[in-house]
Amino acid sequence: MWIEACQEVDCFMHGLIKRNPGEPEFHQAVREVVETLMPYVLEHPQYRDAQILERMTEPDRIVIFRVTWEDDQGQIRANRAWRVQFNNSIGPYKGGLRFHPSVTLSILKFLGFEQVFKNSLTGLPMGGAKGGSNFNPKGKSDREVMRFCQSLMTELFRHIGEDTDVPAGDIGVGAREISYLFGQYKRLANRFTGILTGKGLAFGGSLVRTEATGYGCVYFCENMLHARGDSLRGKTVLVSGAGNVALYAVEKATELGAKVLTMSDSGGFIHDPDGIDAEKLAFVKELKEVRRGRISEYAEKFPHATFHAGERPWSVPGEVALPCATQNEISASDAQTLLTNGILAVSEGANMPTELEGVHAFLDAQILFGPGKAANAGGVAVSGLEQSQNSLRLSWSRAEVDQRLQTIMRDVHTKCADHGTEPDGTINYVRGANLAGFVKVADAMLAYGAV
Ligand code: NDP
Ligand code: 2IT
Repeated sequence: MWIEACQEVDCFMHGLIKRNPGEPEFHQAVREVVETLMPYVLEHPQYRDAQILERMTEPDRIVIFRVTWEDDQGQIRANRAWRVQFNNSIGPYKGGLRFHPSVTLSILKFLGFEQVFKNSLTGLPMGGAKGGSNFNPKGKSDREVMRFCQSLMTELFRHIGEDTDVPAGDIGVGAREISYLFGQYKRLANRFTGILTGKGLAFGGSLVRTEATGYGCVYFCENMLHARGDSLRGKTVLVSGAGNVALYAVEKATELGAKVLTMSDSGGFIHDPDGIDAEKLAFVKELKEVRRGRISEYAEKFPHATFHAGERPWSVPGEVALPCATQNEISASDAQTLLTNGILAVSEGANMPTELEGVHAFLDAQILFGPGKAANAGGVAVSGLEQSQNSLRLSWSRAEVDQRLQTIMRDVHTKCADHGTEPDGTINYVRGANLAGFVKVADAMLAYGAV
């Protein structure tokens, strides 16, 4: 069965690459999933007969459009934007918007594909989607960002809705962008309704949504460690990124008694051997969320810390790694370095931060490896709770939302264990997450017949 599955994977990937040329990130995300699912699909012919894998790797639809806007000098600028509506079998499309110059259709398809499985794992009724633009918000004024967001929404508004598709934030899209987008939607549609999540608290946002991805990633890590009779207390932790996910991963890991040694941005990483405590984190929050500055300033402010330009933090010895910046930020050789330095657990706050070869190395070494679609599901889960609160037209307390987030992350861990426990008792969280996410969506698709 195993050899047959390998041949089937190669054959499947051959067709997928031929149908989707020049999309390496999409190929990578699909390969990881198909490698783990193929033996199961071969054992369950109902999925194969219904071409479920072929259908799940083809988005329902993709909208591509031009976004024209005017900069502060009065120059006309044009960017490209996309919304990839991947699969709405178990609920309205749901997933973030990314604004970054590196955004391509390949990246949005990989993100939309992963979102289908992630959203399924949360147990909430959400389909998968992703969108965004190659617009670069760095160095733009608030007014320029506002004009860009308004122009983008002027097209996007006809494709979204609370029962159709509910976007949110991702890289380069935070509270400021969501506010501009929501304001423009409200103006165009003359409706005040939950068509975006990550909204401000004054206009339908949920408490804990800002913190949810980072907190959830740490809760997932703690669940993995508990399953081995261990915990984060006293552990040294390497974090990459200094954005939304990283900031709140550092906050929660520190609260749970760990010592966070590193953070990074696209300029390099800082290493603080004394640990990034609450006070220092407050500095980074202000630096990143208010001043939109560079992480290198940390080393100027705290003299025990060092800044390493153009490098990633994975060469620093540590026991736990929380990659929270971007895709493929842990190369195969970074993974080897982490293993050589004795890493115990990796919990992915970012989406697909580890190259496939690195994933295989972590799995072979049987360290605790929580893939993004499980470990970072807390963000979209609290987005789902924001949708629930919008429908109910009320707001839950911080404690209530945090409690629900903890329960969801524990349930995601349990689902991974149920579907990913090996005969020797160790848990393969990659297989567990892919299988558990898959079965719910696939069964819904089977029930619908040929649609
Ligand atoms: P932010 O834009 O808030 O922060 C991104 C951080 O990563 C910044 O420090 C940024 O540095 C760094 N970064 C981004 N791209 C690169 C790059 N190409 N090379 C080096 N560093 C980079 O984004 P988020 O924190 O929201 O997202 C981080 C990751 O988490 C992404 O993979 C996203 O898909 C994932 N995610 C986010 C969720 C959310 O709720 N926001 C939910 C689930 C997953 P710089 O500022 O210098 O660019
Ligand atoms: O990758 C992700 O899960 C997100 N960017 C969050 C999506 C959401 O709808 O909250």
